[in-house]
Amino acid sequence: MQQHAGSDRAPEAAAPPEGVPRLRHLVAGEWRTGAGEELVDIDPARPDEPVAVGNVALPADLEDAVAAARKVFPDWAATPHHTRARILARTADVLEAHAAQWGEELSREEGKTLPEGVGEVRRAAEIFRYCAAEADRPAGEVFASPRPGEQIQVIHRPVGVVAAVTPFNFPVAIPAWKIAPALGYGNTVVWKPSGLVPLLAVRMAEALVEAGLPDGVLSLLIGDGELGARLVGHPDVDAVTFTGSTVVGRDVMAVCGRLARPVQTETGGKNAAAVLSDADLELAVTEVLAGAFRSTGQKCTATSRVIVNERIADAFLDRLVARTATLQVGDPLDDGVRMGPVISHRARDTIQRALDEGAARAGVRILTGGRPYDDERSAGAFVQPTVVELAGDDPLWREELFGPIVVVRRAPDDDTALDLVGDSEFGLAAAVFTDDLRAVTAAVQRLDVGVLHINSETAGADPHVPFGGAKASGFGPKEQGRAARDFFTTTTTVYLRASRAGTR
Ligand code: UN1
Repeated sequence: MQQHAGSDRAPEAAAPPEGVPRLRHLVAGEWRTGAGEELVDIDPARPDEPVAVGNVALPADLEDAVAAARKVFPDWAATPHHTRARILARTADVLEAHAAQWGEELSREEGKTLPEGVGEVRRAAEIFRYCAAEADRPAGEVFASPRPGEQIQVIHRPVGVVAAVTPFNFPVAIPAWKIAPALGYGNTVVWKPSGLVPLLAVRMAEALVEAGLPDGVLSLLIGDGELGARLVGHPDVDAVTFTGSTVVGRDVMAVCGRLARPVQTETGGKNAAAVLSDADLELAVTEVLAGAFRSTGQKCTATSRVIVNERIADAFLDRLVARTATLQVGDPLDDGVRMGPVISHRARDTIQRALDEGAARAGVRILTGGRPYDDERSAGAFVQPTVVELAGDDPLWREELFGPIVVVRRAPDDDTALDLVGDSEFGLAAAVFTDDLRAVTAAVQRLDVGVLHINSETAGADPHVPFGGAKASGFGPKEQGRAARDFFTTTTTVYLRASRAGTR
């Protein structure tokens, strides 16, 4: 094993407690324990029970990872596409085979419910499968030439070494939709996941290794934001794909801008659902609940604003509040629990503070939730599912809280409701509940969002269609579907003619 700087600081990493997995980094084809600071992967529902332990990677590991990615890139890019696709398809099989165990680990380290955790591992498998099948799609386009005997081809080539920086809230699905297309199109990848969900990152890297991914094609480094920043600005990286907060996303864009480096960011959201006068109320309530509280509201696509037509507002709010108040909140592994904790105690406290400050302002009325738990859940990072009615504009209307909080405003008519959907610096997703074709057409034409749902919740992203936001929600080519090719490949326009006119 190659020695790396600082390894003298922690020559023998302490053995983890019985049954607790040890975190590892994958660097240039070898598993390293890491010699940086100790990292304890916390279960936000049971903070005393570590999910995994390890040590973060050092800058020297990053150097080795990027060097390996650079070195193996030409071979990987030249590997027949069916070989690459087979590895992606096998990765899907490995993920699928481990869905129960890894899904449970995901729920423990991230806090989403067990069905959501298992479902996410399966979703990651579907994404790998989709990307494997993409290999047989056309690899470019052919155009006629205005000159005799010539043809013009536009061919797609991999970009090179891709840096992938991923967030905590989808520990495998988001990495899957970055890493699978990046690898499928022939790039090599250095991946820095959120240090809050390191175990599922290790699992995904294990799946790729088991599937036969050659050494160095993917490296995994677990670390903090500083390591991520080093990776993003590393001189030997060719492109950066990032999902995370708007603030960090802007830094990533700034660094890549200075370096003239292709960048794709997927950042915040403050997604609205408009419930129009003719809406099916039961459906709207069910979908808003799902959008607001699944994954404890920790999705950039979560429904965090609702605008309801005044005419139906009381009926809608009565049902929404009643169902929110009876939502079962608890340990995400327990049967029947519909919502787990947020990711950390720090996140819990930040959200609670924003609610407390909001509740003190005029025009802010908490309809249900809003207070810290005073039972056994107070030990975990739990936040009550909360519905807040706002009389008008307010920081709670504008700021992304990334938790189980939904704010509601009444609109005098459907048209104003649609206007309020657009009243945000963000533009990721929106939902409109109506069967009125005129309102649907207006929504499609007017709303500047990357994803629009008619009669379904704001969250969700299928692997075969583009995903990403408008305005402050994202920058650069969209993710997923065919859109992924725009980011993970570059094109060469080939003017092709023989030196002599063909004689045959
Ligand atoms: C989904 O809505 O299922 O961070 C996916 C997020 C998004 C992914 C949402 N990038 O929440």
